[in-house]
Amino acid sequence: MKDRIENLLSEVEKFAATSIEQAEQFRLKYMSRKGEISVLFDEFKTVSPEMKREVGQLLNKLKTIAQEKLDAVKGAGDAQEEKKSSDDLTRPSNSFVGGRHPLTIIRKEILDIFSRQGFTVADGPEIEDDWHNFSALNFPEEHPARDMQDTFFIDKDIALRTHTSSVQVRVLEKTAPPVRIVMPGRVYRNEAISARAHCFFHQVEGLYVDKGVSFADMKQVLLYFSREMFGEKTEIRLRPSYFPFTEPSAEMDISCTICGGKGCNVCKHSGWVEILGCGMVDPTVLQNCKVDPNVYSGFAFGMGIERITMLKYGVNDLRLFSENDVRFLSQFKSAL
Ligand code: 2NL
Repeated sequence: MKDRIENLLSEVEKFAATSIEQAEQFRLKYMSRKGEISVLFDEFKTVSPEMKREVGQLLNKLKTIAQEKLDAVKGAGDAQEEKKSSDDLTRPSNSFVGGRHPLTIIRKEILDIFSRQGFTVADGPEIEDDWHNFSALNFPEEHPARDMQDTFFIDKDIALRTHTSSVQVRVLEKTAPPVRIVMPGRVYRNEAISARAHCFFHQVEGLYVDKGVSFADMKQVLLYFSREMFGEKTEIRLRPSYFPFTEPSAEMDISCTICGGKGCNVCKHSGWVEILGCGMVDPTVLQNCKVDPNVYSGFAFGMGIERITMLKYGVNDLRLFSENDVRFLSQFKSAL
């Protein structure tokens, strides 16, 4: 028995674990309940009385050394743990924390400019009935915009709104003039997706109805908007146009912000870029909304947020706004 203990002693003394797995194997082999050292302790009962003292001391020495070896490995592990936990977990990470979508940044800029002119923001449903989206706005029964090809219908009489004017109708029906509102929101058109068209886009429409509101008032409000948005040197021009809900109607151009009017690709060498449609609210629309056109008049306008954003930031493909590509989105920074 003495020999076996001495053999084990020299084995144990040589042992140096380099991994937790090795240490565990060592523990199982020598120190566990069925391990070699435990077995020797069991056999110790059978040692003759005169040998007990010597063998006992040897056995205790073996156990102590084995335990020291294990403790050494455990100590090294603890030191590693300590090093890990000394990392400061409260430190801010230096990863990109996100930011506003470019359309959100520009929408806020647009709304801010109109709120400085006394407009308040209105909101309404994206799913609309025929009356609010078409009929009240003077679209004739056979107007092509009502066609399945242009509008996403949910039911015979229910569709995804094709413009935010539907909400302005709702406000006008409920509120006695003066009404001065801007209406931002998502609108839907049944179109094939390309760089220049999408099946949804974002609009801001404005409506001002009161006694004596004139075309000149509209021009001034839109000139102020254009200069705040695109710079104080910006000029505007109005071209006659047609919308079912306004009469007279116009399309508004601004002097090209890219080339300053000299001629470039964005303005197609004309010096002007179209940014919105506008006009005096058709008396029939006022009547449909229970507003007396003999007492009140008003102007309205509508613009695509995508269009304004593309001009401001030089974006050339509509699809970028809905693809959520971080390489695109992370270029826009705002203080919002
Ligand atoms: C465009 C043109 C426009 C309106 C929207 C409007 C609303 C009511 C009554 C009359 Cl309740 N008009 N909105 C008027 C003229 C033009 O939008 O090109 N939008 C992207």
